Amino acid sequence: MTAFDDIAPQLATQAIELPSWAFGNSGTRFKVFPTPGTPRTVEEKIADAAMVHRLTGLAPSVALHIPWDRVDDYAGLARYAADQGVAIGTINSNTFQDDVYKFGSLTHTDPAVRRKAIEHHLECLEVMDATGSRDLKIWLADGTNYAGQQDMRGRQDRLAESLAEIYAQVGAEQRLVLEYKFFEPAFYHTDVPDWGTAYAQVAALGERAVVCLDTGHHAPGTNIEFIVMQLLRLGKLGSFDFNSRNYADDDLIVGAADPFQLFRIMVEVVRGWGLDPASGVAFMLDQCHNVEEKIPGQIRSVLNVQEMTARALLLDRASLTAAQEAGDVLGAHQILMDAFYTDVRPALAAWRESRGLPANPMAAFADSGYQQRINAERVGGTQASWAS
Ligand code: PSV
Ligand code: MN
Ligand code: MN
Repeated sequence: MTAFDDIAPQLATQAIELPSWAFGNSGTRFKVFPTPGTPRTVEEKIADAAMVHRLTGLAPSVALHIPWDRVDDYAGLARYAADQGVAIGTINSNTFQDDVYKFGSLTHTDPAVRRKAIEHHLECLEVMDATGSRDLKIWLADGTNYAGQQDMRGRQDRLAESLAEIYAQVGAEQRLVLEYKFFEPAFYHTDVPDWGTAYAQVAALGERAVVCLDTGHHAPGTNIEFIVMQLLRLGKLGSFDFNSRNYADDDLIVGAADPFQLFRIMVEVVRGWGLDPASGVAFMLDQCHNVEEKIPGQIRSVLNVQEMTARALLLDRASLTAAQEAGDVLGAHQILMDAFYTDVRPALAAWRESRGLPANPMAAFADSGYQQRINAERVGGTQASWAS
């Protein structure tokens, strides 16, 4: 088994982006439970994200969602974030909340609606220019509920045209990242339902168009690590939206429902050199904390990713390859499971301390008084919009 000291340099480069919307109140269609201390502004969301980074050293950037996080001065917002010790990361577009998008956005039959959706993405690119963000992430709610409702082929063609128009404006250092989701809010067909469709669409655009894999966006039983392997192999894995699912797009804490799945995903990330910053893979969370506290929820999440990354890095690759090539089925499986069952928590705690970070970031947050302070300061927090 590889020693912890050997993997520490790779762990030191790990960066996990936090979603601004994780700090706002969210819930289900049945109820949103308000939480004391909820941010009232995007600045307060960024401040909370910065707290997660200070305690973990793992979360140096925050993703924004436009228009949820719309401000007048994005360059000023980027400066504010930098003062807090974090950067503005991915800009997420939103074409799923306006009445006009009832029957689609970039795929719509009406050119005026497509124009509005394209213009929104061009606005997001302007935001990125001001914030210095690299990635424009597009998730579309487009789809239909009934067979025959729309011409699926025509919608796919219009999607390609709309994306091409957006891609033409993507800067040389920027990327277009297309996210897929197998269903919801549409229940018959979705226009970008799977990695194959996302891949086909971005491959037609060019090199700076890549795919986002949201771990919650697959049918039960899907071998997600296979998709990770394939997209890395094709050079098209742009980013992860990490979360956990038990049933649908639950947006629960990553690594909570199925830590073994997160481990298997990280094994393929390591195997495909996805941890190498040169790979360009962005590791993000896409979670909503409905009943748990939000800042500790994010701390728990980044620690879960770090723990499974450490276990994946500890995998004895040479022995695994030897066992695989010898046709040693149980031996190979055992080597993988040995890495999975390694408790890395004590080593990670000691390593954190050696880098001037709290050994236990969850306890450090509880002791910090930060939550009590924001509870007192922030009254009347806004409800973060969310899309399941
Ligand atoms: C859609 O379900 C999604 O996963 C997309 O990433 C959205 O941007 C995000 O949720 C926000 O709710
Ligand atoms: Mn997502
Ligand atoms: Mn989702």
